[in-house]
Amino acid sequence: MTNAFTPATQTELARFVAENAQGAKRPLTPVGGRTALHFGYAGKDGAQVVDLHGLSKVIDYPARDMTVTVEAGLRIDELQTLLRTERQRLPIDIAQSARATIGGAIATNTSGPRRFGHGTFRDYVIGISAVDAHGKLFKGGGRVVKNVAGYDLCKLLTGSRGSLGIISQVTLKLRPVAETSAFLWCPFEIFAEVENALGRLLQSDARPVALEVLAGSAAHLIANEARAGLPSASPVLCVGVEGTPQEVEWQLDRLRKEITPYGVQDLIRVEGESAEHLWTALTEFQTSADDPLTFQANLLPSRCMEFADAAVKLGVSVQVHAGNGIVIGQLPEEAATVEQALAALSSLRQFARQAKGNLQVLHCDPEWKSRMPMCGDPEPAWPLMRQLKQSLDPHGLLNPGRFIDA
Ligand SMILES: Cc1cc2nc3c(=O)[nH]c(=O)nc-3n(C[C@@H](O)[C@H](O)[C@H](O)COP(=O)(O)OP(=O)(O)OC[C@H]3O[C@@H](n4cnc5c(N)ncnc54)[C@H](O)[C@@H]3O)c2cc1C
Repeated sequence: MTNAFTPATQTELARFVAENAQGAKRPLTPVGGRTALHFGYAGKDGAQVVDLHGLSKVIDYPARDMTVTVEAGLRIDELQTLLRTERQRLPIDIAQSARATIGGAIATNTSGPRRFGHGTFRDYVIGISAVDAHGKLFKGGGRVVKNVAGYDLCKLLTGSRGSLGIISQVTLKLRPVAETSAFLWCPFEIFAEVENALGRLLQSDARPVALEVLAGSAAHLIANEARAGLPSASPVLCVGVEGTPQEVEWQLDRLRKEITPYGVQDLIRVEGESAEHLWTALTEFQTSADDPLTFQANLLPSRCMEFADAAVKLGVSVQVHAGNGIVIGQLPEEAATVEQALAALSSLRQFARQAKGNLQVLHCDPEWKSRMPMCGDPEPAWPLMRQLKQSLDPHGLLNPGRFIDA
């Protein structure tokens, strides 16, 4: 990658992209905090980096409307600090928040443990501005929650990994800060018991915001980070709740009664500072990149425990967002070559395929990427996505090669 261009305004950004489209036609790579540039395919060599960190202004914060409009290069920790002054938040867990930017987080559609209770970016981005490959600044949605005209460009650009437009400004819907939160940390002997307990919790009278299952060294790692002396013989079901102190108390009591009949070995409350550490550890696990390869399998929630059991038998560390059917897995250090990693993945990919799911590689040695199923098996929507890319970016200038093979 060559020297970065760092626009100070959206107009400057649009002008730069337009000049490139009419002239050199170099591939452009938009970057925010550079925390996820290795996520997906590597992209083309010699791309011009467009660094969004100069676009970091807060445009409008009408707190009483519970919305905020900011430029895309604003860091996540800065955004959350601002929102806390009004006791509000964006309730999406974003790893490496001291570096990641709101534009990059939306471009990768990242989410974490609270996804079960609060949803994903597609539920919160109500307005978006972006610059297309021709250098045209375009907008979708608006600054108010009720606006429904036209195509939903907010949802299209969310998760597009900078391949359809360079996101320059967004309007987000907000939620109030939870007064307090806590977890029940529940070790089990076998996955089948966890599955039965999860079946009960999906109909719980309580409203948990996180249903996480941890197994293999993920349970040790995350327990250590929480610094609460938690037992980590796997598998562990970890249930997170939020609300007023009374609501949290009531939910913990309710959950305890609901989980107890399913063979749980212990039910430990995690509160206060330890609960904060635990939220962070659950959010950051997917980015702890010492392992040779991190993958994400998307499955029917009802097949996740079976998948996790098979993965743990292969030595994989596993974090399951159990209510959403997402499994994050990290291969053991022994998978030191691309052949070993492919062998370890092959049965899990097959399992995911049979369970009508998919398995993508999030992170691995850059030299392995050309042989890895980075985006998983071909999906029925891919031809449509290629057509869309072709019509919005006919010369393939925006992040070529990063997403599928567009
Ligand atoms: C190992 C690992 C695993 C991850 N797993 C997941 C996961 O499972 N699911 C998930 O959704 N996220 C995942 N992420 C992403 C995530 O958590 C990021 O930290 C964050 O979302 C990206 O923000 P950033 O500002 O650092 O973006 P960057 O790393 O700078 O960029 C990320 C991507 O977005 C593009 N981009 C950046 N800014 C813009 C912009 N303004 N307009 C258009 N495109 C832009 C970049 O070109 C790049 O393709 C993972 C990250 C890592 C390191």
